[in-house]
Amino acid sequence: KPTIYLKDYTPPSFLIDTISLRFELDETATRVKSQLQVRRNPQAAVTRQLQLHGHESVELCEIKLNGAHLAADAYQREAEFLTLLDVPESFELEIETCINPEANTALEGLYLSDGMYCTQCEAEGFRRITFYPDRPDVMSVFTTTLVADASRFPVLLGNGNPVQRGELDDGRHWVTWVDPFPKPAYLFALVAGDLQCLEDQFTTCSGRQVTLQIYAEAKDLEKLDHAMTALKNAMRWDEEVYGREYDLDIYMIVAVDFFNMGAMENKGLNIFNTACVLAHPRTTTDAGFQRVESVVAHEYFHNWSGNRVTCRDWFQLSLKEGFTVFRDQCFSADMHSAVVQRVDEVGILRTAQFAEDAGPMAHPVRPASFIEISNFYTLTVYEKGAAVVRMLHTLLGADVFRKGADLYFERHDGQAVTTDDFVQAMADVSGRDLTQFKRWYSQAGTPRLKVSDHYDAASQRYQLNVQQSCPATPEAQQKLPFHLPLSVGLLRADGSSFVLKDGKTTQLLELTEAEQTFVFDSIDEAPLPSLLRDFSAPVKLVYGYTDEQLAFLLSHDEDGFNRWDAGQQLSLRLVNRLIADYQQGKPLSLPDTFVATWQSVLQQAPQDPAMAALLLTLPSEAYISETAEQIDPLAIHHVRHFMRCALAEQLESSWLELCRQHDSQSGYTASAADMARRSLRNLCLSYLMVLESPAHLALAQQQFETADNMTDQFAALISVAHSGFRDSADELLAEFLSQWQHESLVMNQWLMVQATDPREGGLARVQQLLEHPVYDARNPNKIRSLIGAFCQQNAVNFHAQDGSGYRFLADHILQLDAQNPQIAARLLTPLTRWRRYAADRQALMQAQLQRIMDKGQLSGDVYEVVSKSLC
Ligand code: BAL
Ligand code: ZN
Repeated sequence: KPTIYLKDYTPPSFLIDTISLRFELDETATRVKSQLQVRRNPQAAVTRQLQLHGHESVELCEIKLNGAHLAADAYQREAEFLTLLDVPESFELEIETCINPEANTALEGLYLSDGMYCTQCEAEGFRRITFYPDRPDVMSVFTTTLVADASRFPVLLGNGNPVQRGELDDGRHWVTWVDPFPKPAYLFALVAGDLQCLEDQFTTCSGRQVTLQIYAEAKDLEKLDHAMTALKNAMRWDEEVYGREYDLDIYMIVAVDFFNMGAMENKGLNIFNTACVLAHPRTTTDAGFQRVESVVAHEYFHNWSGNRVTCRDWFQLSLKEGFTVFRDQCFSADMHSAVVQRVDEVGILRTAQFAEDAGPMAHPVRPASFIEISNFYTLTVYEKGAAVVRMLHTLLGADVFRKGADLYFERHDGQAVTTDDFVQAMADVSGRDLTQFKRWYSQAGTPRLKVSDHYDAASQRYQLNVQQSCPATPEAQQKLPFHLPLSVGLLRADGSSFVLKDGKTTQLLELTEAEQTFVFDSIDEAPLPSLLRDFSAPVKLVYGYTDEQLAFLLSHDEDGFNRWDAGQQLSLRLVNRLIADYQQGKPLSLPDTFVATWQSVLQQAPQDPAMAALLLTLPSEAYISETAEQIDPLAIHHVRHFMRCALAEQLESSWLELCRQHDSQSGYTASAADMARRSLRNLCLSYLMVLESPAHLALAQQQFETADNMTDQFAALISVAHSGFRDSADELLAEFLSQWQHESLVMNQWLMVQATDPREGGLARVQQLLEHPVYDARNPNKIRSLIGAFCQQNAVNFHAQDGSGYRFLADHILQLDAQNPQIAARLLTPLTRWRRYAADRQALMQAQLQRIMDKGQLSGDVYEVVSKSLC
């Protein structure tokens, strides 16, 4: 496949005003008739050729122009296109195709998930259904008629509103749906199946009644309440915070078990991975509950940021994704603890996204080129894209930002636009020049801020000097300075914050130069700076704190995020010292001061269990790896484990006491307070279990047996399953299997626990599980839970010195590529990081990438990732 460049964008030659589709659903031979009203685009260069996209798997049955059959020499069929060689200015086009949903293992286009029909058209799935200008800037009004066997597929769903239905003599029935809002083909969807639904109503701010329906298989009907509550909360939130009202009479969500992504925002008919919509206290952990809430909200928010205003081309993907992630992050912060939410999102950004930005697949938030767009549904486009929108929000303030969003939605309603248009709306309402700010969209890489300071007691003047730089990335060696908000506070020796500009204790500094100095007057004692409060920009900041200063910030900073981060940086320093000791064969020990700091956090934990659970979690192996000069997976794992053991041992009575205090008293609730209590208790249990004492084992076993919810049961399971108590681990895993074998999502968790077990022999265990009846090699959730979890969350086993983990992954990628290229390309991520390891591992990882490359006949997805990684 060729590389596609943003600079080559040209408007579509023809527009499609309406499209009427009729699907006669059949497992192996679905007939699709489309009728298009086509006209030449007055904005485009004149041509008589109409080029339509069409995947090679689509069989062309018939084609008519203005009612007349087209002769074979009037069009050309190539692998990816159908070109009509001479068409008039405006005309009606009728096309009939035949497709095979059962053979569709890529899960793009129309396919079968557990016997039900569903679709996934973003980004380029519609071309696997029929021939069409499958690009987001061609927006059309869709009418869809579905015809299927009435007994096997009683539910037939499409975009928009149902307008007509009927029955045929042969036992089939049909439903016609009309979506009045013009949309690109990537937002098209249909579903046909034997489904049940939970129904509710929502009254919009203008008083319109909207019917809400969430569909699932009958057995899962009891797991839909949480998603429904989340949907209603999201609808209300978008009205209150953005003034955005829902626009159709019906909003539907359908749960499917075979899905490449988390969910999809098709107009009026969201299709969700079951993992992102089903939730029940007995089968879903608190993390799962929160995921459902945020994904339901995310897809709902797309109705405006994505659907009503969409992307001109796929380079603009972050226009809808970055903005919508920012919106769902703010929603979650309003629903729960804002600090916990911020810590979680920064955690993802600065481990996985920073790693991506430093690797061979690094790309700007608005990429300049791609081979396969599916490879660009990345943390950079989503999470860094959200961080960029957040910076605009910080720089302009909430009120001006809201005015900018209003202008953007009003100005571009019904259009397909660019990230420049989004920033322009913000510039217009604020009167600010955001030209430099737009570098965040075009320059890849994580900027570094080097901060130093100087205090002059005589003049009571404090100065902060900031230097910014950005490392080279594949698309550019040299980077120009970014425009970014640096939020700072200054702490007094008693821990209180200085009052700074405008009577506030946090001041926004705007960086625009490669080096800048900021002056603070009337500072009557030497301050300690609290820098980058609330992680105000996606950067790596370096300032020469002493350990004591970090401990001081940990106890006193009024900025919750920075308190947590001070603790993380303190731990990270110790981790790095211990890694050096480990590598030099020295004995490891934990300084008393470090233990004392943890003791005081433990003592204060009951005051804020949610924050305590964060503060008492050591930096993850992934974060330690991302910050390391060179990644030594064994040393990282060993040192982190040593620290957990030492903290567990030296503070055993405190962990135990806290664990008891936070026992569940009155049954399960999904409240934020109860979630915090469970997370703290289960964290304590996980520390206690590393001590390998029979008394603590009994505690975990009892929790496993008596828990009335999956959060507590699963926490007990994982703490035992990863412990040295092998017999107990096997017993609990077997019990869990027999209890939950009919719950597919719970079985994903069961696979994941075993895939992430760091004890020796991980690969052999995973290989055995590949043969287990609960594993399904065609289901992306199962692949992610077993192969994905092993390669991404079990560093010691995956990075085994003999290269067996790498070989295993390459074997599976080669196998998967023919079946599901999107999933295969995604699984490759750990191998793309090969340059971060020592020479021996580098060679082994590279060899596997080369082996994949040498096979040839790769999908564009896998080819792009492998070739860029080897470059
Ligand atoms: N548009 C793909 C799924 C999502 O980001 O909502
Ligand atoms: Zn999205």
